Amino acid sequence: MSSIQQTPDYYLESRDVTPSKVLDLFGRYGFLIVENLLNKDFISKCKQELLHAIALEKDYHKGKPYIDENMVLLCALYGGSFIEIFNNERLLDPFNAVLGKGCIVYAYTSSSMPPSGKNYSTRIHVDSPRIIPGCVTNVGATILLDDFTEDNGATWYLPSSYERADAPDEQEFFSKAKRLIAPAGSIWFFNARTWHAGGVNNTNNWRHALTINMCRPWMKQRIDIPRALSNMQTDGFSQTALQKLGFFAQTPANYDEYYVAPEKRKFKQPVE
Ligand SMILES: O=C(O)CCC(=O)C(=O)O
Repeated sequence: MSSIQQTPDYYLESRDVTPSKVLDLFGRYGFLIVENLLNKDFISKCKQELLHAIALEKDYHKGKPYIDENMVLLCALYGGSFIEIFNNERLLDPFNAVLGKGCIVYAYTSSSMPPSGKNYSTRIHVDSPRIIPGCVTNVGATILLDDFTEDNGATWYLPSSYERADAPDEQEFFSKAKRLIAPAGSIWFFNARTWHAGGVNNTNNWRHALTINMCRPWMKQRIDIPRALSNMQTDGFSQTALQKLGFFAQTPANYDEYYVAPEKRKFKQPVE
């Protein structure tokens, strides 16, 4: 028997991603891994900004312990590369293929494993609990800002587990789960009802990731992002960034907002 290991077909290079390939892999496994989608300059800027955002979130909690320490709750609040990332069409393609072009951000967090440490994501969990058989409501993306290895806490995930209502026990999960082993800049796109867990970091370096969860445009966001960003200067955001952050899928707050010209409406993206 040959000892050469075949790379599984759910690992793709960015140039090989097409909508039909994404739908095929989502249908067969509920996920795909696109390698080397982000470039080194973007990754290094993003990691610097992420460390700053982590420090600001700690300040928000005024030194008290909090459950999701080292996981920024809403990356978009910190601008910079967290907004620029929406100008990367290759990152948006898999979301659009599964959910339609009108999909919007449901949650936009990060997940950093500190040196010799872990975070709240190491429990076995799903990111979106609702099950509608045959309908994917949310697509997650774990965006690797460092190489993920078994030692530094690569995510564990159970393929095709997205219609399982109850969490598998630890014995079953850790004996059957796969690890998200891939280089920095790669992205794991997954049905956000897939059971998964962050791994423990046993190295002396940080292991950083961003996590974007997209939903259908008629669903509510976890945090109302347009309202959360209302004090931010958004003039420089691209139309795509605004659309993905939910600025074109808002509910009018009153009659005045309802009775305006079509281009000024709060919900002005095409209905899918
Ligand atoms: O950081 C990880 O490996 C997992 C992150 C995760 O599970 C989450 O953000 O829901």
